[in-house]
Amino acid sequence: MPENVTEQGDTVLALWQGSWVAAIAVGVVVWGLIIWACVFHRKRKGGGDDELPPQVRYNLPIETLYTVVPLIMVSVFFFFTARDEVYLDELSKTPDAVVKVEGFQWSWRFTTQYQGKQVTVSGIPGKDPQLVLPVSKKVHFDLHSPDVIHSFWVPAFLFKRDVIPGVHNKFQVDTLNKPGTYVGRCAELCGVDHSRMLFSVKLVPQAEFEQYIQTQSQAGSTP
Ligand SMILES: [Cu+2]
Repeated sequence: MPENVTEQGDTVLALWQGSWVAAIAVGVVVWGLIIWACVFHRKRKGGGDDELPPQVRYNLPIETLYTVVPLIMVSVFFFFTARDEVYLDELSKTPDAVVKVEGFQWSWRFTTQYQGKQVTVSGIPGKDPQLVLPVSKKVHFDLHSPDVIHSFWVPAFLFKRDVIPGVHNKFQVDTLNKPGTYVGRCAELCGVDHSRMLFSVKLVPQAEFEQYIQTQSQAGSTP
């Protein structure tokens, strides 16, 4: 898995791993039953061609078991998925930073608002924009598209969300204390230069972030 840099990513990873553990446990039981049937109920020497093992059609207890056990398994998957989805979609009314993300053919524009100041970074294909964010903070993303459907994907968030014209998609993350630069991509085929819709997310310590906002917002006010 890519390195994960948000609290929400921890939840995604735990759900993914838990699903695999459950799936492997079910798989082991199923494979075990198949092997058991193959070994102990194979056609034996001396057995006639017409000889069948005992048949269990219309056996109510077994039919009930076949119905109830999968229902329980689906319910368990459903419970954990729904619980984590609710958490991943949670929006605080007081995020530390708000980023307006505009995905367009074929790059990204990020407008970051932090304590009354605003910084805009815009890219073109071949010149990737960099979104600078503070560590250990709650960041809100508003996703907008002026043209076609894109998808905002930072692999290190273990998360992506579609950017749809006319639809206001949003989400929030709590960044972990993991300074570094992480790649971002468009994850929805959106046209000829889709593969060049790259960007990066740079997580920096609080003091460095405040200095960045201070200098960049001043630079931005110069015509
Ligand atoms: Cu795109």
